[in-house]
Amino acid sequence: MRKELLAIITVILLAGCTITNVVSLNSSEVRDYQGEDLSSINDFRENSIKGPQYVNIDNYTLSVKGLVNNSLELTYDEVLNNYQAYSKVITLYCVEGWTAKILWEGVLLKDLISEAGALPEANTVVFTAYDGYTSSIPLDYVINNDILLAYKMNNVVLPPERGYPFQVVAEDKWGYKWVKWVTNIILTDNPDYEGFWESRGYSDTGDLDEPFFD
Ligand SMILES: Nc1nc2c(c(=O)[nH]1)N[C@H]1C(S)=C(S)[C@@H](COP(=O)(O)O)O[C@H]1N2
Ligand SMILES: [Mo]
Repeated sequence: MRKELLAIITVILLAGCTITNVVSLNSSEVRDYQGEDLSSINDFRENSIKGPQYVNIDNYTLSVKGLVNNSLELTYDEVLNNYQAYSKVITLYCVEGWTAKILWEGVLLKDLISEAGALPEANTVVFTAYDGYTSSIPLDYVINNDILLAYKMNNVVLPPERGYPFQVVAEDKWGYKWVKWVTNIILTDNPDYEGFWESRGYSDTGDLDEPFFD
């Protein structure tokens, strides 16, 4: 009798496991999350400097280099499989006046950077992108605010127009700091580095609580 009961309980537990261990199929967009309404991934205005980029993931690598102990060259799968995933709802504010509140999922930039090992003099993180775009953010801001390098938005893989494979989620900074199609993460000791829009008059700090023109 006892053995039978044990067998039944085991079967129930196993069944429970198979049911809860959900394999997610190509998911559709999440629009409400923990009681919050999200924007749609289609609410963005596409006005990137050279239009949407279509990155061939087979030839793609993400570099972490510059003032580091050992440079990294990572494939898309290595980034997704070898680092802890995090998610957070964060709103992007473009200087043109539109916003998008999105559930972002990605890895922490500080995890990539700590694996590369930032040299003591490094204080600024420069991002370069497939379309030639560049921008920068301070290293201590990246570390202290758990800044994400996103590969999913609202539970779907970033579409090409939104920066596939990776976009910087520069929380509390203007949209022009949110580099899409990231190819290089470069540590420098130049806090005055000016990226594409910064060199055309936009504020280098890019903080949302400050005007975006210098
Ligand atoms: N590589 C790249 N990243 C970029 C841009 C760009 O032109 N090229 N534009 C920036 C700007 S101005 C904004 S507001 C955000 C969001 O732009 P999107 O609506 O075109 O996705 O991406 C930022 N990242
Ligand atoms: Mo923007």
